[in-house]
Amino acid sequence: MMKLLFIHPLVKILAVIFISTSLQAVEIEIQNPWVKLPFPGMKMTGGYMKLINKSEKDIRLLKVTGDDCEAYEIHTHTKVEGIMKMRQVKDLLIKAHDTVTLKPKSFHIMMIQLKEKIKIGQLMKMTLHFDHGGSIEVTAPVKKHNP
Ligand SMILES: [Cu+2]
Repeated sequence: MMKLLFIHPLVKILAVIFISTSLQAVEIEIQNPWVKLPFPGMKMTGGYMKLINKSEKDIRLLKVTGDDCEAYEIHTHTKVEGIMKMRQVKDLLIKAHDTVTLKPKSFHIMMIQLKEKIKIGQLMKMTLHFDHGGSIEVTAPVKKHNP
C-alpha cells in the first residue's frame, strides 16, 4: 500500500515532463547536426547545426548537456582588436521564424574535455535546453568538415 502511494505521483510527474518536451520540440527544427573531428591529440571540438524557429515567438538556447565530454558551452567567434577569438555566451537567441546556423568560425557548441577518442561517423548525442522548459535531443555524426 505504501509503495503504491509513493510510485503514483512520480509517474504523473514523468508524464507531464514528457508531454511538455515533445510539444516544444515541434517549434525548433534541427538540420544537419555534426561534430568536427578534433585535431590529433585535442580533447576539444565544436558541435554545429542549423536551428530553425518555426514558432511565433523568440526562443533561446540556454544550455547543452550530454555524456561525451565534461562540459558543453555555447560559444561565438568575434574579432577582438583584429584577432578572431572565441567567447562563451550565456544563451543563443533564435528569433521567431528565423534560422541560426552554428558553423565553424561562428556560433558553435564547444565540447570540452572529450571523455574518449572519437572517430569519423561516430554518433554523438547531446540535449539542447531551451527557455520555456523545452529540450531536444540531437544525434550528430562526427565529420572531418561540413560537406
Ligand atoms: Cu569555442
